[in-house]
Amino acid sequence: MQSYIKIENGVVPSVCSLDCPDQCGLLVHKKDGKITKIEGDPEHPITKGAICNKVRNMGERIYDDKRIQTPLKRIGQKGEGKFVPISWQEAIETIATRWKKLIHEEGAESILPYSFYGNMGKLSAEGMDRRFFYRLGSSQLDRTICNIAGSVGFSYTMGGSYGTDPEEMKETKLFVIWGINAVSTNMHQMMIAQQARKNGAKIIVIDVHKNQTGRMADWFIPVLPGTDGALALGIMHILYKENLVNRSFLQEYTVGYEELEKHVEAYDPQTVSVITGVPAEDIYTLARMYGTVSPSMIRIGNGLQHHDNGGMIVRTIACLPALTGQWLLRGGGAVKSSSGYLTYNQKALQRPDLLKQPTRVINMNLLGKALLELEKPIRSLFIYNTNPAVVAPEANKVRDGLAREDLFTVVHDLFLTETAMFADIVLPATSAFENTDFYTSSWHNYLHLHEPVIAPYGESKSNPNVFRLLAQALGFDEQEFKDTDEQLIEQALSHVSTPYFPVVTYEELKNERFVKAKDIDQLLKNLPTPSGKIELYSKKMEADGHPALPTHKPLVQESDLPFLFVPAPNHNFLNSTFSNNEKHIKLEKTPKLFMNQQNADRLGIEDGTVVRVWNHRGECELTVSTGDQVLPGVVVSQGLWSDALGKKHLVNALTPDRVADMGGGAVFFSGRVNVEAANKEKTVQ
Ligand SMILES: Nc1nc2c(c(=O)[nH]1)N[C@H]1C(S)=C(S)[C@@H](COP(=O)(O)OP(=O)(O)OC[C@H]3O[C@@H](n4cnc5c(=O)[nH]c(N)nc54)[C@H](O)[C@@H]3O)O[C@H]1N2
Ligand SMILES: Nc1nc2c(c(=O)[nH]1)N[C@H]1C(S)=C(S)[C@@H](COP(=O)(O)OP(=O)(O)OC[C@H]3O[C@@H](n4cnc5c(=O)[nH]c(N)nc54)[C@H](O)[C@@H]3O)O[C@H]1N2
Ligand code: SF4
Ligand SMILES: [Mo]
Repeated sequence: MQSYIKIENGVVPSVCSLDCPDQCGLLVHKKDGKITKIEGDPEHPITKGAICNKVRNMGERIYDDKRIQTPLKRIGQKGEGKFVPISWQEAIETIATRWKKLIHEEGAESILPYSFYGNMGKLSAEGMDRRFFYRLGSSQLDRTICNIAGSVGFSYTMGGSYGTDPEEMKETKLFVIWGINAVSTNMHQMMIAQQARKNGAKIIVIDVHKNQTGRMADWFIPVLPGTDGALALGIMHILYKENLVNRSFLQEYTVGYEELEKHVEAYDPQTVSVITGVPAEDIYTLARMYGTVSPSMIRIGNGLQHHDNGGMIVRTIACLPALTGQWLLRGGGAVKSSSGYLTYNQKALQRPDLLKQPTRVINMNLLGKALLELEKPIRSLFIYNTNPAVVAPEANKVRDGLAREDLFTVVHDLFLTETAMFADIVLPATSAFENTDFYTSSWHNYLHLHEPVIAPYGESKSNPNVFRLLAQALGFDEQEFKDTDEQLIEQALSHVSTPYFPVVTYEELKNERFVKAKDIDQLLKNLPTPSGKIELYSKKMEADGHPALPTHKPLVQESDLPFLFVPAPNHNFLNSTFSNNEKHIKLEKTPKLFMNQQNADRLGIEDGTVVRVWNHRGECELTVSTGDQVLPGVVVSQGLWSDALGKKHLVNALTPDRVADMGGGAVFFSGRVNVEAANKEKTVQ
């Protein structure tokens, strides 16, 4: 096997490392050792050569002048962006010296790692770093910012993150695309739905915003934010009443279907209509379609669980396919995430046993609070794979925390992000193209090996290599910190306990490129719920303090401000990644705020007006787009915009750092705001 790095001119395989369910197979074209073009790998069984525009232009990001080439030391004020280059030796020594002192004076818990999945590679996101921070005995981080509420909710019903295989979805006759902007965030799901449509399938989109995905639907159903659980219960009400449920399936594979039948009597279409904003006759039509068209598939998004009640919403929707027996049909069922099939040997890779005694655990959604309010303060942060100054809720609080003079912050990234501007030491990170790693998707069921396609940029280092250096500097001389990337992969692939994980070695992966999970069709035989069945009634939920049956719970009424604010992602950025790349910014034009025409008329705001959006947490500026894309009382923005365009587009200045009903999840979309033309004085604070 020759190293791809050594191939100066040619085409080499790769995998997209971004936090996106599609996890595309890529082909990277090289000339004189540099990437000249990135395209989709036509041999990839799911993504089949199609990739998004973001990654087609990724080469520009890899060789962007703004990329950090050496470690940096801050010389100006925090947030000011004045740094000077230093050597790796000085950087690592500075960190090690500071941490040794902190550990001696205040204990290792005064140090907090802060990371997410800017790089989805297992070694990059949850490998040597975890070993290091367990061994250090630092505070641990609960990584809750993305999908946890929905994952916990789905698991109460189905036992884990298991969904329908995308490769079966060509046979689906009814696609319900629910709370996911799939055209932008899961493009191959949409391509499969389109293929199925050619064979007669219908596409229904249920969303708070008629965005590019809603516009592609055969039927778009607008719903009020945070009310999807009620809508699902209304569907159940009709399915039971009109005998559209599959009783033999319910009997054999579920628990609680009789209790559920009684329970959903309360969710008659009239009542549900008032809660959801969906007309009663539409609820009937939807339920009858769902009850009669088979196979049907529900693609449950991440958007609808970024709410106070997000866990319960997903728990509730996850019950629907069982009511009609969809799980027995090819192309039938639902998918929120399928990460459960390819759960590798996490213990072997992450080594939680290196943690000598339990430490405090900090919910990443509460970063601002944690930095400003903890009695036993955090004195040092090590941030990698994430840009919390832009993506975390209550951004102003986060930034106040990051600005603390006594806080020693290290940021490892490819760019001088908004977060890195607050760092004392910045470390240059390799891009995923420069690393060895392995990947599993949260949507399709393939495992990929990635071998580096280009040499490290400048002096940049991969995440595992940085933690190897830090381990050495802190005197951790155990073998665990000397394992090579190849050894880490071998450990992660061996002695895996899930029935779906393919038996495969590192060497085999090198030749295979994509390896599929096995026996996915055995899901109903392996359900890891307490009863081994689909739990429509869940005793576990009761024990955890939730209603045992799916139940609508309204959003927290945090204030009387007139609008619910849904600051969603956009098409051309990936979270805040690409928000500093000119090409992507140009494609997005300006940060918009979608508002219903009725609201705009009443406020005297015209299409294209720059407005100030505010609440007690902060404010930002957006350009209004009026029309019927959102219901009255709801405003939607798109994109996590960079400070390079002025801090005024920081939507997370407005989002709450409350946590969702399950898993401590983020509630980005449950905040309330007021809106006013930017040139007027504020009327409400
Ligand atoms: N282009 C692009 N792709 C991405 C990302 C990106 O930023 N840009 N981010 C990646 C990441 S990390 C993730 S987690 C996924 C997220 O991708 P998705 O699963 O699509 O989730 P979101 O984009 O957060 O929101 C999806 C939709 O939920 C809608 N929504 C909000 N509240 C509600 C509600 O109460 N009910 C209903 N029915 N709909 C609601 C929003 O209007 C939006 O259309 O995408 C990944 N892919
Ligand atoms: N308002 C609002 N806020 C949101 C959301 C929303 O819908 N609305 N979505 C939320 C969701 S679902 C998510 S997942 C989060 C995501 O938020 P983040 O995880 O912060 O994602 P990004 O903004 O893409 O930032 C990833 C960073 O990792 C860096 N990076 C990439 N590869 C590597 C590597 O190998 N090593 C190191 N050290 N760094 C690397 C990138 O350069 C980038 O700066 O945002 C959340 N924030
Ligand atoms: S961001 Fe998503 S769609 Fe684009 S190349 Fe990567 S995995 Fe594919
Ligand atoms: Mo996410």
